[in-house]
Amino acid sequence: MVDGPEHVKKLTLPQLQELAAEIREDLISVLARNGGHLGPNLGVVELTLALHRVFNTPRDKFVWDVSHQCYVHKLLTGRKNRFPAIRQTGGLNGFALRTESEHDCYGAGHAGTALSAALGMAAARDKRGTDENIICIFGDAALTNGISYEALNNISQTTKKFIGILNDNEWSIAKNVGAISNYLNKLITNPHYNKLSRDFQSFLRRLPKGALALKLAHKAEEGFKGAITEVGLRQTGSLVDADGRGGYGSPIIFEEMGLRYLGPINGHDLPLLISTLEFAKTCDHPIVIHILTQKGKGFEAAIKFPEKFHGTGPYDMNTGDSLPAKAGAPPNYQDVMGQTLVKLCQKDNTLVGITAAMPSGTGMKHLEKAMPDRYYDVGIAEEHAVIFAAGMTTMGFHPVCAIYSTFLQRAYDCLHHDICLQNLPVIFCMDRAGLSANDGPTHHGLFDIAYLRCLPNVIAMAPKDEDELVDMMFTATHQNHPTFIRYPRGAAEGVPIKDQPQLLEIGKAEVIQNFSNNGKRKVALFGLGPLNTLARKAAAELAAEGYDCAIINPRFTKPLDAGTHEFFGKAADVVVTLEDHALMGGYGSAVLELFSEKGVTTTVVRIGWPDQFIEHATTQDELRRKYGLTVENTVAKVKAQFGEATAKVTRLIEVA
Ligand SMILES: Cc1ncc(C[n+]2csc(CCOP(=O)(O)OP(=O)(O)O)c2C)c(N)n1
Repeated sequence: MVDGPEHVKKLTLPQLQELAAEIREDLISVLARNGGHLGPNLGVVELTLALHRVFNTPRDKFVWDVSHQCYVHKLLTGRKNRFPAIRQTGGLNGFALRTESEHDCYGAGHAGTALSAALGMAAARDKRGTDENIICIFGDAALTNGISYEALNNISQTTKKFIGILNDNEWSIAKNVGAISNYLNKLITNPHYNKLSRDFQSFLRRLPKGALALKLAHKAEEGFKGAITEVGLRQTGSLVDADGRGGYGSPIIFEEMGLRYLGPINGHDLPLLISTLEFAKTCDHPIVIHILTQKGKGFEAAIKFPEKFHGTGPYDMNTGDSLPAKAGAPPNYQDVMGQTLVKLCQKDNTLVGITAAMPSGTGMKHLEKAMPDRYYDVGIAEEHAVIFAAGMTTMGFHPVCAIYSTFLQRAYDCLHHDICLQNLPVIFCMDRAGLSANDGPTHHGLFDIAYLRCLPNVIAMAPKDEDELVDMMFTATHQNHPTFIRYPRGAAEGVPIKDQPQLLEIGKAEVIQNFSNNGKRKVALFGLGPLNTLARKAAAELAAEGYDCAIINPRFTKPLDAGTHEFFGKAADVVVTLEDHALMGGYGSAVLELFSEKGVTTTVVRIGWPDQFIEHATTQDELRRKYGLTVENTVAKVKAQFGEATAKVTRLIEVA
């Protein structure tokens, strides 16, 4: 067993290869139970071993883009014992986390941040005059992201010592898209370039240890570099390729940006990786090493289905099959969204669908399959997706952008400047609004109500179930304003979906149950989105204990239904708001603001997420229990308002 990175340095090559096989077994067996990013991690086993062989963390820094591929790094940095509980309550986080280990120098979960963060570290190192190695590991899909280019543009003028590793497996979550992906492919398959690269690699491979040899290698690399600048990547001889795209007559894009470029090299060839990294370590110029890896290497099902095994739920270790869904289980929200969009597109030819590299996660794959000419995957490029949608809207189209709540944060300025300021009627379907329990704080979507409700022109809604999601999508297609629909990850409520969706009145809440005016103490429960279920259950318990409860489905967080809120606010003895969102700035805050304006003085009990980043856990329910988003706590808090707290109740309030 390898306890720490120092052990990796003591192993012989065959032992390292044995360790690679053991790591793959660990990954496959643990993730079969816990789910997680299997394919990406199986692809970087040799790379991670080579990195720990050549460099010394925590002094040297590994910055992983997204960091979903850092499980192997976790296994090699003293966390093997905790690995079986990765992504589970109290267990390791599925991403790099500074608070988890000194070997995790930078936390992430969103794509495209690694090059900038690593360059910042390199600049800081240069400023303080130390000599740590900063190594940034980024995937080919990171090159669909704008921030990556902002960093690349800035590297050569900032530092002389920077190692980038481009881990190219041709896949994002789905197949990678765009011109850069074509470019990398041309680079990989160019015969002239490859011959030169191979010659240099075999030279590196044969290089004996020692400073003199490395000096020699640098000389050889200069010659290699001179030769590649003369090799255009054009293979067809014409200015434009057969597919109509540019012929990429220029040589290597990284070289053009002032970085040395080495590769492409086989990212599973451990000795070659080690000698290349040894070489890179002594470079006095920023360098990018382009390695080719296979996503899912070592597990047949993951190789065959790279998209499914990018981030998978539990599966059968022998077959790779997902655990069977329970008969009659409700559909996932993402599929309801995707299937509804197909139906809406069939009736309205101005509608199009846009995803930022998440066709399966958002359900956009349904549109891709049914109407590929109405579907756009723009890569991991949320800002571009939003502005691209804005542009289409100005030409009479009605784009539906499906982006997770957490990733839409990336495009906040675009929402403000391009969408809301121009009042463009783009429809945003925000999946994973609420918790993404296994993933944790980088992926929880707990802030969108707050970040949207301050922007003028916004219509923001939250369905209580899948039928209402369909109504809201249908309603959104009739609006002349930016429209946002937030809904949670995973299974919907299991209600039937009407054949013909209903046009909802904008800014009108749904009163599910009015007061019965039976003379008992009145509680008005406003349950937003999925927490409407919780409101109904709490109301049932309260009614059993002698309260007169009204239940309201607010539907809109903007515009808020001022009339309904004011009416029930004034009629009730206690108002309860329930939301799957941060309390700070959320729906309950909006209600308090409204009450203050209208002079409603009734006490408001707000149930939602506290002002802290919520950790990961095995299930959403565990976190809801811990933070008091439960029927029990709702009932307890209401009773406390009437001086009816019991000992048990008081404890629950403290937890919340
Ligand atoms: C801003 C943002 N958008 C979307 C995602 C979802 N996402 C996670 S990993 C990934 C693909 C990463 O592909 P690549 O960088 O090539 O690494 P690979 O998994 O292929 O090794 C995407 C789109 C994200 N993490 N961050």
